[in-house]
Amino acid sequence: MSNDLTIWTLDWVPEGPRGFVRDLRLRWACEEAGLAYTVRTVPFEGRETNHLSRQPFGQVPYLDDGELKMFESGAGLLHLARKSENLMPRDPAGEAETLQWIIAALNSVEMVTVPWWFLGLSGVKDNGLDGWVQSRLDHLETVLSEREWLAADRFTAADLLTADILRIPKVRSYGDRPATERYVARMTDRPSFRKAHFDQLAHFAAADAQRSVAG
Ligand SMILES: N[C@@H](CCC(=O)N[C@@H](CS)C(=O)NCC(=O)O)C(=O)O
Repeated sequence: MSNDLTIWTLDWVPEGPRGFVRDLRLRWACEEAGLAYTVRTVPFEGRETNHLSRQPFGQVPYLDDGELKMFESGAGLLHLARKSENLMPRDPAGEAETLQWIIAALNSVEMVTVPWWFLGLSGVKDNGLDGWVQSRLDHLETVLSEREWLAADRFTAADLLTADILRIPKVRSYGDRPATERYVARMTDRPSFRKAHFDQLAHFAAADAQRSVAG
């Protein structure tokens, strides 16, 4: 497999999502893995229709690895995890644990937290998802109070993804879950996260500067 990695994201976003756009998952993974990558952009304006051939829902991120192209941050993360043992152990048990927690992050945690957060944004008070979110977060709290890492007794892509989902401010501040808070703090203190986060903020700040010159 080549190592010609390109992470695609939006050229600009408003303040709110900065630091949280999911290209961060792929930047962070590449940093952890020591894989070189380039970041390229598609326009924010017209995103609903302009790059459907690359991301059928008009979203980002998507990833190129040489000729290979894929969308969905989870798919990109799994692809990168196959390239680096830093992200996923090679022994069958460690790999299985990593895979199960990656899917759990996407399909049991983010699947609940995103609609809950989104309905909250639109001002709906009791959107009916509170209990569901609470139950998922409470179960995770139990797991995280018993161990430092989700899989294989070491950092994996499963921690990267889970922490990225749990660090959303509304999720992070919902209830009192000390083990989860310590976990999120630990993961987001990793130099690779900090670099990826810094780079994403810098990317959008540079876009602001360009817009003000153009405007
Ligand atoms: N399931 C997708 C979700 C992608 C997603 O929500 N992308 C956001 C940025 S983090 C986006 O492109 N939003 C712009 C839009 O939906 O118009 C993934 O994980 O890649």
